Amino acid sequence: MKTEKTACILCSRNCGLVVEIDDGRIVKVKGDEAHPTSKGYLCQKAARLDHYQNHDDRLRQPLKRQDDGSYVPVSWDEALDDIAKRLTAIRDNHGGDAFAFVGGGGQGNHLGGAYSRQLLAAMKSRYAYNALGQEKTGDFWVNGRLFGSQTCHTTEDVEHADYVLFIGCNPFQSHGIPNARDTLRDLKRNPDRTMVVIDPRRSETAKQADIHLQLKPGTDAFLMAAMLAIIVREGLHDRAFLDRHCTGFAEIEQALLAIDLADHAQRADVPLADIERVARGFAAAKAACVRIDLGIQQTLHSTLNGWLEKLLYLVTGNFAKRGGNNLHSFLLPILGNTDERRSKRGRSLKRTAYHRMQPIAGIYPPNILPDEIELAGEQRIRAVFVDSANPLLTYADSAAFERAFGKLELLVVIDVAMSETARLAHYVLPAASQFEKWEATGFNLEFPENFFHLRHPLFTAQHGTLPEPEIYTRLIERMGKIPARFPKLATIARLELKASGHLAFMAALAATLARHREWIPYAASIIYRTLGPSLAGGAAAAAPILPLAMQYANQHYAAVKRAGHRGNRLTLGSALFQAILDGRSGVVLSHHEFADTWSLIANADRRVHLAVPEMLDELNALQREAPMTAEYPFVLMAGERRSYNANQIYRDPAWRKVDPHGAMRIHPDDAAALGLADGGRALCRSARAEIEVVVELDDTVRRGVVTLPHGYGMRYRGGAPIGPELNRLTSAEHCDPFTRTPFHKHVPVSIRAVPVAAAA
Ligand SMILES: Nc1nc2c(c(=O)[nH]1)N[C@H]1C(S)=C(S)[C@@H](COP(=O)(O)OP(=O)(O)OC[C@H]3O[C@@H](n4cnc5c(=O)[nH]c(N)nc54)[C@H](O)[C@@H]3O)O[C@H]1N2
Ligand SMILES: Nc1nc2c(c(=O)[nH]1)N[C@H]1C(S)=C(S)[C@@H](COP(=O)(O)OP(=O)(O)OC[C@H]3O[C@@H](n4cnc5c(=O)[nH]c(N)nc54)[C@H](O)[C@@H]3O)O[C@H]1N2
Ligand code: SF4
Ligand SMILES: [Mo]
Repeated sequence: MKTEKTACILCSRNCGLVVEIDDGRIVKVKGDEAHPTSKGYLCQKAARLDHYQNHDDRLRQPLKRQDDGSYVPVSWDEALDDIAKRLTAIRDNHGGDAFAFVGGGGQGNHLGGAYSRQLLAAMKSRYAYNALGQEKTGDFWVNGRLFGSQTCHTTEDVEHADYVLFIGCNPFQSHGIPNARDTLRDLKRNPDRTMVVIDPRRSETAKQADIHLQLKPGTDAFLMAAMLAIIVREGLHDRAFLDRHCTGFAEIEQALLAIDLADHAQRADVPLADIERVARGFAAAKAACVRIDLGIQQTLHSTLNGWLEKLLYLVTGNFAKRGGNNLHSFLLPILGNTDERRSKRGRSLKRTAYHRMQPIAGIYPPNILPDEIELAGEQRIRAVFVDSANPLLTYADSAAFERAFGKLELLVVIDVAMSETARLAHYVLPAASQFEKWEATGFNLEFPENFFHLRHPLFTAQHGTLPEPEIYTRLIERMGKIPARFPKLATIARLELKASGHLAFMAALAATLARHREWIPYAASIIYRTLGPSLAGGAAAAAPILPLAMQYANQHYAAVKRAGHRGNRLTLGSALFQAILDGRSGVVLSHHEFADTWSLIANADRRVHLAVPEMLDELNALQREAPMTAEYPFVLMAGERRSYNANQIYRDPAWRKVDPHGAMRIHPDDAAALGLADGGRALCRSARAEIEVVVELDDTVRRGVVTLPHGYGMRYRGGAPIGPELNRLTSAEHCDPFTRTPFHKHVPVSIRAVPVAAAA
């Protein structure tokens, strides 16, 4: 029995954990009091982490598919040689754009991303598809317009706000804010603080709120626009802040003044008096912030929603201050800047062949991938790598993915488990689990203090598996992109004294890359192979963090020093790197001051550019929008977060203590009208498909709305799907026009009881 420190890998909070390990199993899980942000907090889901580490779908050797669809184990050498050969042939015959990369990190494994990105470079492709491209790219796009770069990302200081708006998020279940349940409890208990939830469902969070606006699904744009209009009309906006720090307010003011409040309130189905109360309370608060998530991102007007949500805190001056919304730093560069207005270095953005879609923050939207495979003719995608994702269950329209992936010349899946997507692959490559390798999350989205947690392995890797850094490095080597050895660099790394701050190594690396510019895209693997072996404890995979730490220390010098790291302009980054390697509970990277926000803005004038022409057009068009026709009587929220779902990370259904079927929630009156009983079965039909579900009567949903959970439908041990395969119901076309993020929270469906004969 031993006790070790790690972090939870189930959601973006990545709470620090202390785990007891016995005979290859995680037998006890506690919160780590020493973790800089979670400070001992954890939720019920983390207690079950052994079900991720040990289950019957774990992969233990590379598998190659045979003509009859069965898999045979092959050696790593055989698999990687053949994959490298086939990739190279596809690139040379059809160009790099015949290749797409999908995934590249889930909720806790982003270290591999530094390595997997190299495969795109080796293939000469820019097609990186990722789950963020079906939820957050609208937000990133708006950030690009407001702050000058899609890498400018905001966070919310819920813990210190007097007034908090939760719009389309349910932190009690989904977390996403620090120590969610404690933070919500403090908000609720303190009579001087106000918590407002805007959600069509009386969610677990809404139950704790001072005010709940239970709007009609998909009408947030109307409601937020009305709030802004009230603020501006009543002169509650922060003129001094707007004059000093923003541009474009006059245009927005004009559009907001034109809004018909009664019409907007009616469309949202919320009394105007309630909207006024919240607008006034929010604007008058000393410090107020807004927290949003999928409830406004995966529904109608999703990009517009992102702009309006940001205007709420900007127009009221709740930005760059304690208790407001703020920008923050990043250590791992998980977002890029691909603003379609400013093509980088004169190169225009790579648009996809069929949909002509540009990337946002460097990410293409998964929704369009089946069409790019099936409909783009000679320009089609022929080879796909999937890593840390299960598109067959998680991306819109499962049937389309099944069909399109079936047509690929090469599909390779890297996963810890035999996922539904892996079952279609030509090669399945087994990764070491997140508790068997050095790992880290790039979800370090905090301000003013930001942190980073490098997790040490808890177990030796399962025999036959490899960590992603090794898999990609071997592949790049086999593709002839870098030599297998760099003896001089490795020697310098080995001999260099820590005290010299890795300067000799970095200088030698820079000289090598200056001589061989063709190796620059593969710096991560070169550092891994050279500096890596000299790091204590086998931390080789973490070696590429050195240049990132140096860059970070350079960019945020004062803030890094304020966090207690010592060094000068030359050595601070190396000291930070060492602190990261040594800190078992994670380390505070930087301690910013609120005024630093202005230097995090990328616009040359360091101001927020409020007026986004495309969004103003959308805002003006709202009033003319025809009401939705009710061809289908219900709106399905496809993908609710509940107490026992966690994306596709747990496969073994035994991890769940409740809700084994992932039941469909429906209002009791709607159920009665349809003749449905609690625990009975029903059929849920969309334009795409019909699936059978178990019914749960629940008066927290509005009438006319049903909900199904995300994170079910796995075929554990190759059996029948467990719980709803909800993306059989969703469609890639039902999506936001700017970003192509799907409207998963607004899927038109009809519901009926399972016919008696079928039920029997
Ligand atoms: N337990 C659990 N936690 C998770 C995850 C998980 O699988 N399970 N997944 C993680 C991931 S990847 C993510 S992205 C986050 C997502 O976290 P959230 O977005 O907070 O979770 P959801 O339940 O998808 O949706 C949030 C709320 O939006 C509401 N909603 C639906 N339609 C509308 C609408 O039209 N307007 C408004 N205002 N609200 C609406 C729903 O009723 C729901 O209460 O959760 C993370 N945390
Ligand atoms: N209808 C509907 N669809 C949705 C949503 C919804 O609300 N409604 N939510 C969406 C959201 S917000 C998200 S974020 C996506 C999530 O969907 P995906 O991006 O597909 O990610 P996960 O579900 O986390 O899948 C993780 C996969 O990574 C594997 N894995 C775990 N650890 C490792 C590792 O160390 N290495 C490797 N290589 N693999 C590993 C797991 O076994 C699993 O197969 O789903 C989206 N899909
Ligand atoms: S699921 Fe999220 S909130 Fe719960 S313990 Fe894990 S990281 Fe923390
Ligand atoms: Mo997500």
